[in-house]
Amino acid sequence: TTAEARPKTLPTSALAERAAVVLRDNDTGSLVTASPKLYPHMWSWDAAFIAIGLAQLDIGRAVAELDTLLAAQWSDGMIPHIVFTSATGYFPGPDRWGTDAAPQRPRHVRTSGICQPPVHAIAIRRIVDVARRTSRVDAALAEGFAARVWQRLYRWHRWIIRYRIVDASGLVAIVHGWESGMDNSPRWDEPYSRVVPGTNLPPYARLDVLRVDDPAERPSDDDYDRYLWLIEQLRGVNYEPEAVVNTSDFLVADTFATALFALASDVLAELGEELACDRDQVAELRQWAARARRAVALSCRPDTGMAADRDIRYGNWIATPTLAGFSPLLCGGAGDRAEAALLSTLDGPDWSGHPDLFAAVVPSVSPCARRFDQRRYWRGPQWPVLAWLFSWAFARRGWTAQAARLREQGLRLTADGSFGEYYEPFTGSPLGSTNQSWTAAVVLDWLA
Ligand code: 2M8
Repeated sequence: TTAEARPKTLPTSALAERAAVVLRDNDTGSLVTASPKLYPHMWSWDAAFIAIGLAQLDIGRAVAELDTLLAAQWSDGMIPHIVFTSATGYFPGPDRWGTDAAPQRPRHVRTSGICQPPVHAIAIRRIVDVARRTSRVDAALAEGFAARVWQRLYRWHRWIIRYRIVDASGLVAIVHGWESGMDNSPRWDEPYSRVVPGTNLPPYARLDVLRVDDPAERPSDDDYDRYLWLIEQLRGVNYEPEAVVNTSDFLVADTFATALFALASDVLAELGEELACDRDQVAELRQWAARARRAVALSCRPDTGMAADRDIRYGNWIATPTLAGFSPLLCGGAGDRAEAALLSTLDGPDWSGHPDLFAAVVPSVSPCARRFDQRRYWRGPQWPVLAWLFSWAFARRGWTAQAARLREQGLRLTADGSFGEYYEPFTGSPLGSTNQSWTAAVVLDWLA
């Protein structure tokens, strides 16, 4: 890349100001949409990161964001992946999901019928930590909130344990690529190749491709047929959690979701201890965390040391080189030597240390991998929100230098102030949506 082609760099104060404006502009009053045009609703894991950003502006507003999400929790404990606003510009919307007939659904709001990675306890941890540094009033507000919702979070984690640990791997199972948050990652190519949409798939028109500069930044139409077919299957069993696992053509053990579950369960247990919550439940969370950590460590491939997913329906490991391979670094448990080796892989030339990267931020797929696609969504671009997640986890694990470097490089990537949803790794140009809320949120946290 020539110097002219490089994105511009805003001064830090202007960047923070713009990030705050993005969150304000995307705020409907009760929730901050994931992005203004492409995603005019609330997404589960976006909301967690958004709340972390809001905490830098107003603890009360951060708490309110998570309250909105948690109010949509299903009666069995699941936190749904989308809480719909009245906006109509997104497909599939609530009618296509058809969750209205599911007995566990919330009554006051419409939601999707699947979930996303359990990062919410991490958000509460961060909000409490930030609030304790700002003022006594804020600290009391955040701690009061954490104590009030702790039980809801415990029930969410229990839902995962009850319904989503379904095979001997001990990893958290997902029934749709959307549940991973990494929709079209090459991680799911094989399992999706076995999902064959029925001829009775109701017709539909995509809206997402109309909201980006180039449809090649989004999943393909074939992908979407499969995504929509899985919704038909879920609807067919009325979102009953056991039936969902028994019938979905897509059933995959997700090592990244498992690592986040392990990390978040530990964080929730820790918060439970601080807030004097139920001791037995705290002990259960610790056990769940330990089991999940072990499962992630056991998923590591002997040749590369990278964690792998498992296709449960077909009984094979999926060792595609994506950033999910670094899952053990989030939750620990793989052992010191294995971790040191993984860390050097992460910093090495196949990943963050690739000489042509604009910023040394881990790409979603290794630029050296056959299936790497530098512009297409979860198939190669860099995602600032994931850089934040790794930097937070690294700081927590005491890896201060690595955490600081990720922060610095994450800010390099986002310094143009466009708050892209994801970035082209070689040029650093924003892709997908701009003014994406979770990108603005993590920038705010980094700049604090
Ligand atoms: C993307 O996913 C949605 C479906 O859930 C979509 O493409 O329509 C993913 O990047 C997901 O991780 C994210 O939560 C969501 C909203 O930002 O967008």
